[in-house]
Amino acid sequence: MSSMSNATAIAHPNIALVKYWGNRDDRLRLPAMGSISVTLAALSTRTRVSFDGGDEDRLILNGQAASEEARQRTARLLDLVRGMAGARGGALVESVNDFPTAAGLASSASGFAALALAATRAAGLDLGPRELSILARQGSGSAARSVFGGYVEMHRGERSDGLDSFAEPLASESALPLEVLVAVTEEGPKERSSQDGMALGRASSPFWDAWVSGAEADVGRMRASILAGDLAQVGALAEESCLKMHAVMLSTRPALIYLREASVAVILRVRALRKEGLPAWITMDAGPQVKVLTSPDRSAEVVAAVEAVPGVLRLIRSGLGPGVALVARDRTA
Ligand code: 2P0
Repeated sequence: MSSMSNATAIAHPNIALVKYWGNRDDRLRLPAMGSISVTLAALSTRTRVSFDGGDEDRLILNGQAASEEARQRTARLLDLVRGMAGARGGALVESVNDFPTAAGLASSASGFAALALAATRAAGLDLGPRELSILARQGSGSAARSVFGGYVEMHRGERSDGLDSFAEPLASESALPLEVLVAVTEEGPKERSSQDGMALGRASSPFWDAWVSGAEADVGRMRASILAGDLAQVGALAEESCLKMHAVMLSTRPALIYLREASVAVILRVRALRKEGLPAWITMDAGPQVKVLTSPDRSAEVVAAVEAVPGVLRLIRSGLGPGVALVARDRTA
């Protein structure tokens, strides 16, 4: 681009209550199933994109030059933006997470949602929320959901071009007040990307077809339970979806084992808390952290119990947060 332009956006990670794990098209990241998530207020990614006309896109992640793999993944999304804007020239992308990167806390979801908004605005484009979700999806499947706040539903879609595969707001937090406790059990980055893991699962898990064919019913039940404000049902379905996904991961060859001793200890403790009458359910993603779903008015008791589990390093408490938003925009001719 001949003019210098930049924009900054903030996005929040999301946690799937009904999980996405598998594509029907890897290149466009078209999911094999719909999913439902909550966007988290307490964690955020702030991303600034500046089309500075360099020869190559550059990515600074948390103050340091990112890996070549991460840089190329970012450049591919920027290529889509340049294609839409009819623009050329490289960009400087500076992104900061206020939580551990790539450790099962969905940094790619908030990262690519923020990147999609900042890059399109910096390029002079003003996409609607649906188009933004479709763009973010091509960076990271779960990023399509972080475009929106509260409870969010991602549509699988049927089309081969992906134009019907986007997320939409499903309900606000007032439909069902929820608190999410992230029990951090390990701070390091994960070793394998989710996209690689789910492709391996499709190729080798004997449970794959059952996993994919059961997803639509899971989405329907979860949607109805959220809209009915039924926390016990939402929690039970979320725990079920997570454990089914981990059964697929465990039966993938080579096996994808994200559970650590502390993760299992939290899972068992939460199940015991339910027997004591507390509203608490677990979910986990492609990492060792355990997310506990609970009711805001009982969360203090659940927090105390989960913090006391050996191996839990710290607990992040979050309510539901907003969708991606622009922070600043500055276009200088
Ligand atoms: C989800 N996950 O529904 C599921 C559950 C992980 C487990 O979406 O890291 O967002 O960009 O390769 O494509 C992760 O898939 O992940 C994901 P990356 P992507 O939240």
